Amino acid sequence: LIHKDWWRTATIYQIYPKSFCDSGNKGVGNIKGIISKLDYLKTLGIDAIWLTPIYESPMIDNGYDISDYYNINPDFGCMEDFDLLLKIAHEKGIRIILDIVVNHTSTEHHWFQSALGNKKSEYRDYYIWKDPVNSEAPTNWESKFGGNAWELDEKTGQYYLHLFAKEQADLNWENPKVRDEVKDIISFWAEKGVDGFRLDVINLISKQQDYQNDYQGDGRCFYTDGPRVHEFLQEISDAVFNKYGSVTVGEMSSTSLTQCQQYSSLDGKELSMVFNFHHLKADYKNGQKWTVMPFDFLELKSIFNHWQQGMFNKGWSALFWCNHDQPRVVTRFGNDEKYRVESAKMLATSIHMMQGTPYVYQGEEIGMTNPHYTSIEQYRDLESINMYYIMLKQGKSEEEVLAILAQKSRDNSRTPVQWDNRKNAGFTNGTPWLEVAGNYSEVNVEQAIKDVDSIFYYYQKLIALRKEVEVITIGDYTDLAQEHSQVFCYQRSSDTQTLICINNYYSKHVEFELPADLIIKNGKYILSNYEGVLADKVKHSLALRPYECRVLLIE
Ligand code: TEU
Repeated sequence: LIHKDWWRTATIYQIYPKSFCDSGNKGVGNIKGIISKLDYLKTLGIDAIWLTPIYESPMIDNGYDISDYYNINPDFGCMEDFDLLLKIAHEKGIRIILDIVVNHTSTEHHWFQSALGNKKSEYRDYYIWKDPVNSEAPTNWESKFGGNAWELDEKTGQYYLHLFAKEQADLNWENPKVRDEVKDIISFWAEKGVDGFRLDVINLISKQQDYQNDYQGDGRCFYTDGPRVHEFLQEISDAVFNKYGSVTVGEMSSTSLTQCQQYSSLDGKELSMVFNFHHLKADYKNGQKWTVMPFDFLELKSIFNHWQQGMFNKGWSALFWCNHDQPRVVTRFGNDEKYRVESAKMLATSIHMMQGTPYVYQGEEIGMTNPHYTSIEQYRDLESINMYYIMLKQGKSEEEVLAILAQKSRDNSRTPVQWDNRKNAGFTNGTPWLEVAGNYSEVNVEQAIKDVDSIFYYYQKLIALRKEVEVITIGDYTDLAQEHSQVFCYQRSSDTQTLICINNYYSKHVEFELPADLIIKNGKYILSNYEGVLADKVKHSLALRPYECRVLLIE
């Protein structure tokens, strides 16, 4: 069963077009720029590209605020450019996955423009409107970007819901016309030959209809994995995804294992696979993003254990460390100075040897780091700028707030891809929309391609290994050192193969013992981030160097 789907042995590369490559001098990446890098991506060995939104948008949230689902954002190019990208990618054997954002639209979308201020508009019921309660917002729900989640429509006196920015109005999925529109949008792109879809915050589309206040939290319990979400997804899958054979990946906010087993169930009724974010909260103090705390290593391993074991034979995970909303992993869980190369390779190994489909976010494959900005002027992300003012208001010092942003801001991963050591890292001939990270003269693609020991070639090996070693796809998962404070060591097993993935997560040397009952007689090392390991005799006792990782295969 597991082998008939191409995506179960595939690796997917995420492109954030605005920051990928500018073929001209606008300072913003474009589709032509992507086309110019397809050979590079082919060399890396990826199977598909996920493009974050490229549709028309006022770009309040960099394209996650769509004003026209049927046209390309002129900043990125035109429909001919997109068709050409699709054609050339397909010729090279690379599939294209588009981002579908249908929890909300931009308030500049013509549906919203017609609905705003007009209770009689045929589109009024495409959105969620409520009367004020005690002359205030209908509920105390919070926007994910800070502040109340309701905005007043002055003319009608009603409020509309926006779980994100006030320029991103939530669609009313209870309305069957909305669901039909969604099917039409997806069909339009599938008809063009698009291979799959990433569904933005798709587990938030079904809201509990009584719109209560949340006295315990921010309101998320009333719309996360909501009452009709599975029904809606099955309806869309049935009508479009299954018809076109599209691969689908759902972005699931604050979800649970049981929900994800159903979203990605092996009968294919809903989605192919799911992103969840629990492992990326291992460095949140009390579950709060806008805090700074060293990551909780035992917690991180226990979350992976929960999900890897829980999804086995039930669903399918999208594996990832990085995306356009998360800080760079090498800065976050590794070491972005002395051990940048070692730790980037180790982190990649520890996630790529798990069960699921790995996603590589642009620049991750060369070990790009957070830019370590020091001034608010350097940031562009609306969430970061909102939070800057909110945290200052809460009484934090500017220094403290900037230190938090430097760790947590979404702009950390949105800096332009570092292609070479020329001005602007070869990203654009103009002025980049967001400042390039200062280390681009050492950390860049050109350098990585020249160096046989680079992070790039290591990712290339990981991607190839997934296709060669079956147990990576089908094996079960056991943590062999759950309580160890420094080593992450897990086993993947099938009837014919056992793979052991050993990772030192710290810069200290460590002695580590493999379980005494593990039969290592036929074992051989197939990958490591240190030289010479592949020729080592396999023993139970290991002396691991800073951030050392080893993959042991026993057949
Ligand atoms: O993100 C959804 C989401 O909940 C987050 O990862 C979000 O960025 C975070 O909670 C903020 O702290 C998706 C997109 O990936 C993101 O870029 C969009 O801004 C968001 O949806 C709205 O469309």
